Amino acid sequence: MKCRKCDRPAVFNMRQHKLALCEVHYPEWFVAQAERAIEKYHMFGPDERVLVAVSGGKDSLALWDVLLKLGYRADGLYIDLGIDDGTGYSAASREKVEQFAARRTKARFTVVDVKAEYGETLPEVARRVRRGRGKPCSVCGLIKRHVMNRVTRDGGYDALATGHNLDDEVAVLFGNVLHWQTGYIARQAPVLPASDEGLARKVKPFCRLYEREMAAYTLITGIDYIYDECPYAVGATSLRHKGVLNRMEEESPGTKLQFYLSFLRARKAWFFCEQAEAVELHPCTNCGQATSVPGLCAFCRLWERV
Ligand code: Q46
Ligand code: ZN
Ligand code: ZN
Repeated sequence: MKCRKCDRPAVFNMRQHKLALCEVHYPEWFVAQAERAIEKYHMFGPDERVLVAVSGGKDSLALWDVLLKLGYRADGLYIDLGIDDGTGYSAASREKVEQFAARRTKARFTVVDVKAEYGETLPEVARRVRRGRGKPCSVCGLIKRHVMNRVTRDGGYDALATGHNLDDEVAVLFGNVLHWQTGYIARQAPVLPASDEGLARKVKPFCRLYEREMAAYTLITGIDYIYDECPYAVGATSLRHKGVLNRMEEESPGTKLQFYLSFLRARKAWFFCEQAEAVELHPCTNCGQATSVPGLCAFCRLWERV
């Protein structure tokens, strides 16, 4: 197969777009797609400062790479959760972030070491508070959201960018639709604006790019990332949903993209606006971050007894 734009052989074929591109034109297309999403959804402007949440995985490192290539002022944030469990997962993923930054002059990043700052690693705090039946993911999400928001605000950043791709977004949407969790559905968007209560603007420049497109970009451009999933990801509901959606995509290429884009159109038509406005926020009495219940936020309650 030949590249759509030149005579070179195509290295990557996207059935859903009926588009095959070579090793030069594919990365160009990919970067342009991200740029288009940033502009279309008004994620941030050229003079704004962006904090990129980097985990050492392919999506977040690709995002950081693309933002730097496009000339945005993008710094990284790595949260060291202290996940070891014999796999050395946190140490290995942190190393990938350090290697990535060492090769790029403009890639500056902050590390927040959860144990050093709060006294316990993620697995330790999850065991102590016994949330989520032996799975630390709900505590992990809580910690990450809090730290990301804090560093975005304290560092004076205009937006927080995450590497969520189309497959991630569609799996979450699918799960929420299965249970008609309209409140969650209402808050799923390419951009969540900053709130008066101190929640930072959150953006997802890769929300319309397939996971396999991310993988192809990192492979072709030589970005080295951690291949292993977090050891706690095994058996996650979102992975099961991804399996179902992959089978649908296989039979009918473009299913995921259509599902997501149709959702965004419905959202724009204010299908879910009542739910979006329903949540009232108060500042936490300890850290000042926005929380839906008066008093201490869920994050500060985690550490009360440490
Ligand atoms: S890092 Fe954290 Fe994920 Fe690991 S503990 Fe669960 S939520 S699986 S994105
Ligand atoms: Zn080409
Ligand atoms: Zn708090």
